[in-house]
Amino acid sequence: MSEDPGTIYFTGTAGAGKTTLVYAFQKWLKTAGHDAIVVNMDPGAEQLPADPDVDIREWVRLADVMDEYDLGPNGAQVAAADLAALKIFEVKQAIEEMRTDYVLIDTPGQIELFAFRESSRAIVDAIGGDRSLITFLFDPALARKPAGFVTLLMLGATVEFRFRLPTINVLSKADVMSPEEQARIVAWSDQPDALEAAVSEGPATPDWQLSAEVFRALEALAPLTALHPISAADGSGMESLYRGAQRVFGGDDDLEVSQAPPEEE
Ligand SMILES: Nc1nc2c(ncn2[C@@H]2O[C@H](COP(=O)(O)OP(=O)(O)OP(=O)(O)O)[C@@H](O)[C@H]2O)c(=O)[nH]1
Ligand SMILES: [Mg+2]
Repeated sequence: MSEDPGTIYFTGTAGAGKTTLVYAFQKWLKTAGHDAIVVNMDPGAEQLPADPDVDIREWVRLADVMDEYDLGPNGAQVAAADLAALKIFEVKQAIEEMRTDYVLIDTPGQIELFAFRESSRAIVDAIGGDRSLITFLFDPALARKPAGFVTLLMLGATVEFRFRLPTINVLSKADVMSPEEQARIVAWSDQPDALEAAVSEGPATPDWQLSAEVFRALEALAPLTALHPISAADGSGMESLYRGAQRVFGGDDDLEVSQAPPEEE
């Protein structure tokens, strides 16, 4: 390892599949011959698919914050996010000691804790490194309807603008969709006309009008980028995420196709 590791933050709405994807991608990277560590930055994580390599819960645990400050679960989430930021130099040191190629960071379930709190900016700034990117997960539960898709575009753009880091949008849990449905949703991501047509098909409710206006504003602000369908369950799309990350990190695309683990159907 000769340069800074590539750092990838996994973000998305609650239950979008962040944690599952982080561990599946770590496994995929290892099979392809790369070193990758998982950093759990969710103080409220209960059951994880495997032990993280660096774990914020070593310093801050949601249950302890609830007890100590006599807070309910939501107030404690906010307090725990701020307390986690105060421990970021310990986290950073633990990451550096591991000397790895890729650092995969799992963020708290509630997107607003990552997207809107100053503490998460402090975390991203402290972990730093030129080779950082954000992965924003589109959960099919929301993404398969045009209005839900536009909502996710807006949230993803908010995260991107706030952190000013390159962002790769992925369509998670791709295995729950038919190839046709995947293709329809991917077309919304890179063909503005297709999304506009889908949005306009709906009844002219306030919800629909808002989606149309938001979509126009987003289109004017930033070019739409293609979604990468990915499944932690069957491993499909991992190589596409890897290649997207390599393009952002600007490194050599050091994974020969022959080395890549096969994508399962
Ligand atoms: N079919 C399918 N289900 C998935 C996939 N990834 C995650 N899930 C399921 O989606 C649910 C949420 O997954 P998590 O990985 O916990 O999602 P998360 O975004 O980390 O959730 P929070 O941290 O609680 O917000 C679980 O029931 C997972 O089993 C996938 O690729 N395919
Ligand atoms: Mg999670």
